[in-house]
Amino acid sequence: MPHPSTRILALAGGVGGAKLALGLAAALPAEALTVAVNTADDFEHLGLSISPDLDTVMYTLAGIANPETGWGRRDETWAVMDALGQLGAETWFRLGDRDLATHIVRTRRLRAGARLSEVTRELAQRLGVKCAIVPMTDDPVRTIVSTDQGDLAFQDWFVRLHCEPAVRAIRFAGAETATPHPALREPRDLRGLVVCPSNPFVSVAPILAIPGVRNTIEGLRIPRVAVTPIVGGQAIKGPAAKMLAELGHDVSALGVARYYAGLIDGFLLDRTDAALAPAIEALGIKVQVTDTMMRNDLDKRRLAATTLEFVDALASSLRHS
Ligand code: FO1
Repeated sequence: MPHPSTRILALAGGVGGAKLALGLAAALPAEALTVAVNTADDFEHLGLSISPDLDTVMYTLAGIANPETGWGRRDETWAVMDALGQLGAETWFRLGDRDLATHIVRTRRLRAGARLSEVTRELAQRLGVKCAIVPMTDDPVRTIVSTDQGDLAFQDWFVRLHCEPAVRAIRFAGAETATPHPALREPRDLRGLVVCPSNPFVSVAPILAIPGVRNTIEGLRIPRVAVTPIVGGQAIKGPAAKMLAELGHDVSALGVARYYAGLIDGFLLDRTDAALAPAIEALGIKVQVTDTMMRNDLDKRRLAATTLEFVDALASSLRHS
């Protein structure tokens, strides 16, 4: 019989989320970790179903992620992309030869009627991932970025246009009718919820936009913590800082903490930003100051251990409140 309250539910997007997930996977027994992943970056490209964040988390946990980019597979070759270019096909979204195998298998299984969560479980199992990686939903949800150049599909904005068009608003088409994955709808036996250092607006917000998820998290009586994706006013990776500014938020870890206020009990803040701790605590959020930069596997394990210690420390203060 598993011990109650032993599971960690981590919410993750792409590269930053995957790094902390790897640290958590090293610190926890496989059955004690569920990583719920954003799928609003998913799209159909060259006739294939691509799930970038699921694959980033899966490849990272399998130890086969490309260490330079964080996405895609290590030891990749690009023969198919080169041949596609020669034939005049689109090459702005780089699909490596080995990575293509994942998209081919996923596309065939989805077309045969399998659910994304099933296909993800099968792929992860084949790649030797032990913990659960689940899509936020099996239903299609797509991020649309409203910009000064009009509405853009997420990967058009992010990859093809290098996040350059200024962001006015973001919406998640399909979210309103999507059903959350059971791990998000009815989380059981939780020791804590960890919001990974992913982009709040395009990685975490889509998960919260699935009906019922925000309410469920708000109602959880277990420690809920977020790890800052912003250090010294800059995103560790990607456009989070640019988006904070363009969407009218404070470009700092405080801006992120304000965005998560009401959802989290604790915030892991980088040492660089220690001076922001009182302002974050004034929001009713406890702060743990630590090193949040994950440059190598030791950093990932250390940050995961600090995150779990913080969760357990908050559990005793929640019990006494
Ligand atoms: N990101 C890029 O910046 N350029 C690419 O060509 C690219 C290809 C790609 C292929 C497969 C995959 O799973 C991810 C890929 N990404 C690429 C990353 C990805 O689209 C974004 O990092 C995420 O959607 C944001 O989390």
